[in-house]
Amino acid sequence: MNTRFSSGQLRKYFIMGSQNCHHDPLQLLESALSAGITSFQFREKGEGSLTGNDKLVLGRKMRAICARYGVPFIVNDDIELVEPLKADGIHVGQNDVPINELRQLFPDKVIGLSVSNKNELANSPIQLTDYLGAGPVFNTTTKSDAKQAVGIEWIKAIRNEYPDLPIVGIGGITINNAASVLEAGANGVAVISAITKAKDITEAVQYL
Ligand code: TZP
Ligand code: MG
Repeated sequence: MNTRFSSGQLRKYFIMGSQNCHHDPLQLLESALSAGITSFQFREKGEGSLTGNDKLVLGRKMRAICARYGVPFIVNDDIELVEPLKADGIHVGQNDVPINELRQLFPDKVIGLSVSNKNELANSPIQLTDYLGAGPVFNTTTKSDAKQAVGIEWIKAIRNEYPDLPIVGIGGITINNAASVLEAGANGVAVISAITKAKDITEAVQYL
């Protein structure tokens, strides 16, 4: 592993795009940052999401807010946005740009990879990543094509195989089950709706 990202920065990893927000996404992000999130992923994706220049413009604003708080700004999937947004890193899934290629494109950026099962774990160049997103831990309705929930057992299995690897759990994580994900060995929890749908964002981030 390396020093691009510390595992503590995974502790409260907030993911969001405008499609997840009922109110102003910039205000929501600002509230989450001031409440103490430790990383942010710009995931403008799925029904109702922005594309093209609108996506770039929103990304720039979010990037600037994260910079003010000194919190890492990670782009989901979109390699074209990494340099224009001066992102700290990129997060990809199994069907996106392969990790080997990404590492060549972005030697100094944080690279995160989603892994959902043993097969994916065995076939991924883990040594080229900075962290793994493991899940979906619990059922989620936020991602329409989410795979089946794998439970905290999956976190335990990865932790067992890689004692020092930075791991963040994702999928259906709430203030009520976050502790079980950490106890299973994750360094942090990655959430969308636990924050975007919270009545009180400050409280939600604190409880996470
Ligand atoms: N990847 C796996 S599950 C998921 C993503 C992006 C959605 C997580 O959203 P929520 O609302 O925290 O369950
Ligand atoms: Mg993807």
